Amino acid sequence: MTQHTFRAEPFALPFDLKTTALVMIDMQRDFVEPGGFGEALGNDVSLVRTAIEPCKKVLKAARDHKMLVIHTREGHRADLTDCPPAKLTRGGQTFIGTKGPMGRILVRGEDGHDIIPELYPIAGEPIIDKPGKGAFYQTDLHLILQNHGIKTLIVCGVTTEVCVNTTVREANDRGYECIIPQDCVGSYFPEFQKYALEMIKAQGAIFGWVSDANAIVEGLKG
Ligand code: TIU
Repeated sequence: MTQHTFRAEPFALPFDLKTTALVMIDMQRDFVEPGGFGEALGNDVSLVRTAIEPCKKVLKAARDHKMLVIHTREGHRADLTDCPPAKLTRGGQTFIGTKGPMGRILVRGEDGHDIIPELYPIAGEPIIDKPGKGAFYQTDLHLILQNHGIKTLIVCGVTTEVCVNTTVREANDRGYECIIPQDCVGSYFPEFQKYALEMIKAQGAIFGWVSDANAIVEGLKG
């Protein structure tokens, strides 16, 4: 077993390259590009685009080290039967399933639902389609991670306080150690970005560790 360490807060996190996976949360056009779900909810998507370049760095390092890389996408079946009625009307009106410039919003198979070209999955990288905010809810993510003997998750993506935080909490309860590079996650709300990250690392890493893209790349090099 090769023991490496990530520089992180509230303290350094030891990990083994073989039992560490990268999880890219919902880097979809619907959240990161104009005309999608994020913008329909009244948000300025340019705020989350800052995560793209740092995510590219971490994704390249993970691929160079032959790590397990998993991508997630939030979205629903075309008939919306897997979308809770209460979720349909979030945002004050119905957006999910309606037609936008990138196709039907948050519907699987539509252009807006797909992952942005900058971070597009390559062969061998599982894609998890999830109906909720958490990547473990109603998906086979836990099964895939267990089958690969994964213990540590590097979690990137959008948005910090919604799908990233929900997934980190779900992972933490399942026994995974999560590290979040702060420049690789994005929020439409600067204050939520700050506090969502503080919540993760508070109380001695109650949910996980906070780091940055450079520290992840260095840590993976060993
Ligand atoms: N609205 C918002 O901030 N996020 C979401 O609805 N989903 C994700 O975070 N992926």
